[in-house]
Amino acid sequence: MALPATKVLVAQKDTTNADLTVKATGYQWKWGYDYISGEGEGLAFISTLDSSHRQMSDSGDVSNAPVDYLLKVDNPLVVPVGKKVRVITTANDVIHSFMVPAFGIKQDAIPGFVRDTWFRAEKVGDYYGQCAELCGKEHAYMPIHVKVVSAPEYTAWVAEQKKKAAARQDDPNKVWALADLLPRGEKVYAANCAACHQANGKGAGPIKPLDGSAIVLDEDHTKQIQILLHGAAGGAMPSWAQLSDTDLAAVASYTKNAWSNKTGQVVQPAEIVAQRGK
Ligand code: HEC
Ligand SMILES: [Cu+2]
Repeated sequence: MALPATKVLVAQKDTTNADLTVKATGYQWKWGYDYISGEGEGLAFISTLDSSHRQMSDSGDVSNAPVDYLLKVDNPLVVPVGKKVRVITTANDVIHSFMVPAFGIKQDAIPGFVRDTWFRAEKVGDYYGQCAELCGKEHAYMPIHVKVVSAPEYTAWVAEQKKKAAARQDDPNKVWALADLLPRGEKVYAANCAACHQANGKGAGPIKPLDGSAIVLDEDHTKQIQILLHGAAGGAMPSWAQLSDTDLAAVASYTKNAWSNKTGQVVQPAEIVAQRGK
């Protein structure tokens, strides 16, 4: 006798082929999110309960509590709709658990171990969860807010976060010591300049050498900076205006001190900023 065919929806735990992988780290008492791979790779931030909710809780007066009471955070976990998101869970101190009921996921977050789970949100919107493992006195104050957005919104969010991260890292007013700027300049050079000017700075044919170049050696930095910002020879030397102020300062400083160019001069990001408008 044939058994009746039944369609059973079993949540398969297959975390392979994810579009996006995020590591969620439990801390007493907040979550840290690291975008490990996929669009947004490299982003990292901490997600903490909104401070006004905390104050409300401390005051004992919750008569005006909003609908997302104790669920609102400063920085939600933002993900794109319709994409497979793998969440790797771990913890920094004690065992926590990453639970978002709407996605049907609950995964322990254990110090020194990694576990994983996955979800694919089918609709944009705000989804909430909480730490589901009693982890200390503030266990109730480490909510999870997953903000699911459209693909274009996600792309825009990633770009904005990257900009913010770069701005945090690179204060254009920072005054650098030459030794700290050179390794960065060497990387910028290898990635953007060596293809034409060569690793040894000697160039080739119409590509002028930077080793020994009067413009590169000049005590007055403005000519070199202007060439970097605007290019030269009708674009044969491209404009590098899209690089950050600090990257440009780093590569300019590097070329001033690489090979036989031992000038000891440093180009500061503020000099790039000053030249951008000119
Ligand atoms: C696509 C090839 C190409 C790349 C990539 C390139 N350059 Fe150039 N660069 C040139 C050419 C060609 C010239 C010569 C322009 C001219 O004839 O005035 C030049 C000239 C220069 C000069 C002026 C040298 C002088 O003595 O006149 C500087 C400085 C310079 N480049 C720096 C850089 C830096 C720094 C980078 C990387 C951020 C870079 N270039 C990337 C092609 C390139
Ligand atoms: Cu916890």
